[in-house]
Amino acid sequence: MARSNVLEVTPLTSAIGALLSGINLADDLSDDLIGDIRQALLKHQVIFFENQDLSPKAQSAFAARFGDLHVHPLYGKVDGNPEIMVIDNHVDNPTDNNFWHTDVTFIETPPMGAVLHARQLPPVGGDTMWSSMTAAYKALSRPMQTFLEGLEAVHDFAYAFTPQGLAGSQAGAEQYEKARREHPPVLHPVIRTHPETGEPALFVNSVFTSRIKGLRGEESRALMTFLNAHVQKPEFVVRWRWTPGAVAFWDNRCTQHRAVDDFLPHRRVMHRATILGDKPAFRAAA
Ligand SMILES: O=C(O)CCC(=O)C(=O)O
Ligand SMILES: [Fe+2]
Repeated sequence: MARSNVLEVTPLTSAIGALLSGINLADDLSDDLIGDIRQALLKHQVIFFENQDLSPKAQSAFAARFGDLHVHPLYGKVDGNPEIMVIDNHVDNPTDNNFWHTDVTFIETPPMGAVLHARQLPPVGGDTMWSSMTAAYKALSRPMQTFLEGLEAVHDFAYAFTPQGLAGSQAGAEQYEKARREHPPVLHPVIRTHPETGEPALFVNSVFTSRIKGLRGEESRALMTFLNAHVQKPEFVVRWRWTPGAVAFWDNRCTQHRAVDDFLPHRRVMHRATILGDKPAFRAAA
């Protein structure tokens, strides 16, 4: 089994992101090493590994060390390995991930994280950015934090996914309707407490959050416009330039991310394993 004293952690910004080296994710990793990776994830929110030769089976085995895996209701999968979602972008299927979002917040228990592996890259471009939602929370004024802490927001599958928007994907009308019926809107706290670190994090996003409960429509829209702009501030963000075989592992409970849509007409293929999480909790009263 691989030992844990080889892991080297290099932070990429002061708010978010670190490069981990000295580890091969396809190995049979010890519980200690998995524990070290989890600690690095909790501290840096998104961690990167380079030059990983990771089959879909090895990728899902690694991700499953952190929790049960989610199977996406719409996106394409690797044949025989439904836990590995395929993001295959080319001229007939441009990325739809070029908006800031947190993954799959339209379910009661959104993912704790995801492991994304670069399979085929364009010669240049196709970076991915992550933003720290604990840093975004901390940068708000105390009165704004207090106001947001009492609120819940609606996260809605149908707000994000429309039949027209799926033109380039493999999902047909019937699959869409079934997925929509199975995913009614859910409520999550606007500020959630991270279940492992106890830190407060902003938990609304431009893709799935349709409105803030209890506010008038125009109030909700104005507040979401402000928050959706706030989360993009460069002080909270790391931008990752992919290299062949690189892996990103992010904590989906306290980050947002977006793909940079600048690589067409080249093709870009990524594999994602998505790890289920717990039900987001309000900030405990101090
Ligand atoms: O393609 C990317 O860089 C990111 C895609 C994405 O949003 C995801 O894998 O969850
Ligand atoms: Fe995503």
